[in-house]
Amino acid sequence: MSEQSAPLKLAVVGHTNVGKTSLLRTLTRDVGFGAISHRPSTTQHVEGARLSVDGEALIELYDTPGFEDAVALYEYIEQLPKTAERLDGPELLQRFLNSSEARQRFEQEAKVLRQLLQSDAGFYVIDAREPVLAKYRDELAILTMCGKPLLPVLNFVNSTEQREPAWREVLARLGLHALVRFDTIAPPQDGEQRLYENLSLVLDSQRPRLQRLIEHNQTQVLVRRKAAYRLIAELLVDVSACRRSVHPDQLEEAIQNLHRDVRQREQTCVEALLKLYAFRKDDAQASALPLEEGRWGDDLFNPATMKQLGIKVGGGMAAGAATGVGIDLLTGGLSLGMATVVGAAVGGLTQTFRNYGERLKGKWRGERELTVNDSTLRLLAIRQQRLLNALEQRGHAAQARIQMDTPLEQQWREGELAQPLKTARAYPAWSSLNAKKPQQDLQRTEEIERLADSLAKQQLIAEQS
Ligand SMILES: Nc1nc2c(ncn2[C@@H]2O[C@H](COP(=O)(O)OP(=O)(O)OP(=O)(O)O)[C@@H](O)[C@H]2O)c(=O)[nH]1
Ligand SMILES: [Mg+2]
Repeated sequence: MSEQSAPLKLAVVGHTNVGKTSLLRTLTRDVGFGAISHRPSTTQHVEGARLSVDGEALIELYDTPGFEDAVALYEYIEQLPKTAERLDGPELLQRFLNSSEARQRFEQEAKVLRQLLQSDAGFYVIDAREPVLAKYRDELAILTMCGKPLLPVLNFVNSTEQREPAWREVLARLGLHALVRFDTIAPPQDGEQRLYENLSLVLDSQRPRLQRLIEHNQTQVLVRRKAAYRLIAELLVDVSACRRSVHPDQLEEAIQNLHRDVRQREQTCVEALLKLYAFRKDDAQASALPLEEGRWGDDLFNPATMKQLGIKVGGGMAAGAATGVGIDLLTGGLSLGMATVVGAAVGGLTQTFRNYGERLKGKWRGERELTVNDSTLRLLAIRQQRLLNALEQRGHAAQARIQMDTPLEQQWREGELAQPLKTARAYPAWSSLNAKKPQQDLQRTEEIERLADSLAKQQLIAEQS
């Protein structure tokens, strides 16, 4: 067994309000980390967070207060009385830190410098929209005096006002040639990986450790994505299999109940997805998602919602109060709809269906049968995939809404529904909307897996085209 070494200490430093705390949230996937606001001087103290793999702490990240008055601090350091011997950067900073000014006027800056001096390296976060003002040059000059490797992180690079070339030039003049572009609101897919790769350029001895973290993160991405598709597939199978018999007198109420239960079922999926991606539904960051207070704003059964997403409201089906629901007449325990799906999708009676058919026969003759129609499945599928996309593509610091419209959605809008959904139509016992405990048989699990896989594959193809 290899001996565990102390975690790598990284300080996140920079001017106030440039997104240091946001970067920490993104890297730790901890939406609760620190406080973020559009006002400067939000972070007042150094705060640490650990990144662990298999229980071993690999990295300690330290958030620090922002630099506010670098020009004055630089002047102060420069006018410190000369000593007999010439002092190097860290020695000079130590003299400053021992002075009373480090406890008064420059208290915030002193906290930052102490932390960087104690760390192995630092991320220097930059608001790339800002011109390279004297205060930033002085800030950089002071920070480089710590003698620690600094990796500049260009934030806000997605802004039209960004001034990346000017920043690159000034950084190069200070000997800072490695740099990463990392918009914490919309980080590139491989943003984290590039961040750690670039860090290993300036911290060569830490390469194996950083590589381990990169690999761990990549695995986590895949594990999470797989779990997400399974959640969506389970929702769709659940809803597709839903089948309720009602007396004609209670039709209206039954439709209402069905609407309510399907809405609730969708919400359960939304919440599971948010949890999987460590978003909190009441969190400010969740405003970057296409949700309102953690739920879809547009009602699932409002025809306008379907229209908005370009889904045709099921032909021939009752509109209005019964939007999104199929109503069928039950004769001899078998509705026409059921007979059709059994014939078309399953190609034979199964044990499950036989039980179901027997149960209905005679007892509920002449009753109506409610199902959730295809347009609702389409809508559910599109919405959940939109949410997943938003969850995957955005950092935890995201604070703006997104929009998208993909060929994949087009397929869900108009294409044929996936086979597992057709199959599920014939297995009412699979649905948690029919019974508290859906039948957890092997076939159900297999169909859910199959659907999850095809969702993942479609997504992959859509990304590549
Ligand atoms: N558009 C955009 N906004 C960002 C980005 N990063 C941070 N922000 C916003 O910038 C503001 C400041 O972010 P913080 O993370 O609090 O910045 P900070 O550097 O920790 O600030 P202090 O603690 O006050 O020094 C917040 O309103 C963030 O939502 C980014 O990459 N793009
Ligand atoms: Mg902060």
